[in-house]
Amino acid sequence: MKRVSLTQHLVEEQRLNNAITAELRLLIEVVARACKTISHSVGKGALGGILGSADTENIQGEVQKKLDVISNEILLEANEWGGHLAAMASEEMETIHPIPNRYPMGEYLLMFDPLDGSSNIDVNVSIGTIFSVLKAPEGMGAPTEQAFLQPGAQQVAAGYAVYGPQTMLVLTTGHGVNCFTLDREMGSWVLTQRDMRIPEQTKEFAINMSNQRHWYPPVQRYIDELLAGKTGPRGKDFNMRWIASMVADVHRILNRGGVFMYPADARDPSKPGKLRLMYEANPMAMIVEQAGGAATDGRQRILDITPTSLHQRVPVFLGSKSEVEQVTGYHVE
Ligand code: AHM
Ligand code: MG
Repeated sequence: MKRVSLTQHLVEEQRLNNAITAELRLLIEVVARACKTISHSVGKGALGGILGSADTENIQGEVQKKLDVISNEILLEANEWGGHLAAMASEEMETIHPIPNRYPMGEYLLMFDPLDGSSNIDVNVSIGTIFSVLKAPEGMGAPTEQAFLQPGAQQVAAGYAVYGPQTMLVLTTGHGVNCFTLDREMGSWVLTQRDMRIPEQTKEFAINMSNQRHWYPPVQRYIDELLAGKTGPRGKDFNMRWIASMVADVHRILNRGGVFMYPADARDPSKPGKLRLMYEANPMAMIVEQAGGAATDGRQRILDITPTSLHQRVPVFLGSKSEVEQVTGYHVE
């Protein structure tokens, strides 16, 4: 079988759909290269001195792991000099990172969660990098946080790398979803799954059940019905999986269906869930929709939300369409 590299795939996509510009292609290749470097560090583990915490906190008051900080730096450095970006923003930085004056400024904005699933780093469980690309508003001038606050529907590309038994890159530029596997010997990304589609029906759900006592009634009702199994209102048995790395949970769902939930709950009513809209929920929502699934905050399409701040949180329900519609319906009722 002829191997198609990421570069070849992007060049073909550029020709075929005329959807991606040469600049966007460069951007995606640079992000993919940075993910290769992160994958290499992840693979070294204790031998690379990358495990454990960095003794610092990020803007959300979470203790940063060494690998959170290293991955953030890898992505910043890789993307600064190419001339394709105006600014970057990250889970690990309080405010935006404009491209330094010594480099040319491009027309795209890049956001990322450099290392998602941090709690899994030290226990050798799959983790990942999530990214989202927007176009800078026309005539923006110096980049501001405001420039980033565009609804997810305006993303021009989104993707994630998952560092598991294999390192994979899942990517969309708005024309379906494709998956590349890192050939570790050659150091290249090879197209291994074309046009991924999420099965519409499923018997599998993902939620952190330890929060059950805090859930609001719509989630309580939905999960109760799933747990009731064959003799309950859903008439079938459901299975549960929770990896605590969103990338790994979403990757499973892209491959065999399912529904992923991180709802808001009564623990802290001022916090609408745990996951961040701009660099976790939006890119995953774009990927899931492009693969035929759905993604809502329980009421509306995630991609339609107009953001109000860079690090805002949002409840997330995504995956197989029928299940996302069901649980969203219970919120709307
Ligand atoms: P992180 O970006 O700090 O790693 O947090 C996000 C992660 C998601 O990958 C995952 O779905 C969720 O947090 C797990 O949370 P919990 O530990 O509450 O189950
Ligand atoms: Mg994260």
